[in-house]
Amino acid sequence: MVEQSAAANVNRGRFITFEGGEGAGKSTQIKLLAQRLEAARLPAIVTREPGGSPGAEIIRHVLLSGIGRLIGGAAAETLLFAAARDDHVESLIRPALARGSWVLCDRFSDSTRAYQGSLGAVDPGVLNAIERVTIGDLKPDLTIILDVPVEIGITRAAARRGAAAPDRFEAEGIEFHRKLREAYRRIAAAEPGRCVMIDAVQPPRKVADDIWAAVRDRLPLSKVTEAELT
Ligand code: Z5A
Repeated sequence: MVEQSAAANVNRGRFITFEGGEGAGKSTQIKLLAQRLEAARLPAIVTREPGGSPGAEIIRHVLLSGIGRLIGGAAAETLLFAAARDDHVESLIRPALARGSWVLCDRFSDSTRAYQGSLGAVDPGVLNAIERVTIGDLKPDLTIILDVPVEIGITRAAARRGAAAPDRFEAEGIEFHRKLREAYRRIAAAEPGRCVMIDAVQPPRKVADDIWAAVRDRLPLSKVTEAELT
């Protein structure tokens, strides 16, 4: 049994999560990283939270509508995010990693830590217990935290949204977003082995170069792949 799981680990794909405040550029950068991995002939899937699987996408609609907050505040939202994550992890992320695919996920458990934990004041002990159930030992191999001043992030997000109404989280005020940025900085400082903070004010191509450098530094590609890239 031990031999089998060691062999499975060797062939396992890599799990990279993207985090940051509103308008930081996660969706933009996740696509650029997927293209680079594809060019390096490393299969990657792009997914997101909340959502990423059919069941979790249904819960996403509930969460972004603001109903979760109305029925029970941050605690109820935490449970809804957890239910969505449980479905996403079991039906999409674990199977993809097991077959050797890289998984690039737009937001994951650090979002719960930042939004529901730091901002919603949900008890860290509760969040730990929920993480044990939903993700168990599934820690990201690398977490890219995109950092931008809140004014820039909000302006970018508003420009992209156009005339559409803001969702439950976009509707929060500037102080909320300032605290969120601080929460992500604390997460990056607490886990420097897993997290890399990237200056996301730079032009998209420069941000992508910094992310690619971090991926190659933290998750060495195979010797064959490196030889092809250099
Ligand atoms: N949430 C939670 O509370 N708890 C949880 O556990 C989880 C989530 C998992 C999901 O929102 C919400 O759920 C989220 C947290 C909460 N709330 N918020 N806000 P979502 O999935 O709908 O959206 P998001 O994750 O927040 O993404 P975003 O902020 O909307 O955008 P982004 O992906 O970071 O950025 P983007 O779409 O790539 O770029 C935004 C615009 O800026 C776009 O027009 C780009 O062309 C432009 N852009 C991007 N990069 C640049 C650079 N470098 N320079 C200039 N312009 C740029």
